[in-house]
Amino acid sequence: MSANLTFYTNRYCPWASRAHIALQELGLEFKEEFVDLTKPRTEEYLKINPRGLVPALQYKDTILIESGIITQFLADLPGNSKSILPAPTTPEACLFRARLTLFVDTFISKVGSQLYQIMLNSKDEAEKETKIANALEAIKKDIVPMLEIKDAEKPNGPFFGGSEEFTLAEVNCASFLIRIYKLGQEKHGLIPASFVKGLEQIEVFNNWAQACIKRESVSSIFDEEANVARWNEKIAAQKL
Ligand SMILES: N[C@@H](CCC(=O)N[C@@H](CS)C(=O)NCC(=O)O)C(=O)O
Repeated sequence: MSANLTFYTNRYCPWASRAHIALQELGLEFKEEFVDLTKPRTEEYLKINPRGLVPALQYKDTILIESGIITQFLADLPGNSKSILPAPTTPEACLFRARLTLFVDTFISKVGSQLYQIMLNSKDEAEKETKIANALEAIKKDIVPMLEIKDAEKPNGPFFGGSEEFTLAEVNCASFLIRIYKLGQEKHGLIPASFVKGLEQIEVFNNWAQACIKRESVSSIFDEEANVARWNEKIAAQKL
């Protein structure tokens, strides 16, 4: 498959990491092309993704963009050696897929995208704390109930729906989780400690998140020190 897949990425980007995690989970071979986001995009890259964003994935002669679309495409590719998403061949599988999509959508809007809002778009500590309190509330109210719905046949796995296998839900959320838990440590001073402390008290969510963060496909592509340095640069640049 390597000749067929070229992955355009930047390892600081959680959206690009979703696609990277999917490629690794599915055991697909691919060529990785690094896109430098600190510089204007090259003409060459703008031909690949006119939006100038990472990730992009070239499959044979076709370019795919948007991380959620790329991960879905990879999950649905026939011939994969393992499954992260049931094929839509039964009503139950279709319902699982629908539930998973709603879960990821809710997680991203209420939690994942809040990470950047907290770190970069808050005028003071009080605003950060308000955003954290809202995210924690949404996790309890909207996300935990979805994590509590388990597959009747296999209810005891650590992943979405009680799955023992990593699913597309984890593929699409784990890069945000690892950033929240790792960058949110008090010692880094990037995110108020109340975020991670609050998450640790929501047992169902925290157990799921820890299982995601420990996963080799997730941890192996996240460099904590490099990310801390990059975030400090971004925050410092904003204060200029
Ligand atoms: N909705 C896009 C978001 C991708 C995105 O925002 N990527 C950022 C990096 S994390 C990017 O390429 N930014 C361009 C820049 O920083 O100039 C997706 O899911 O793929």
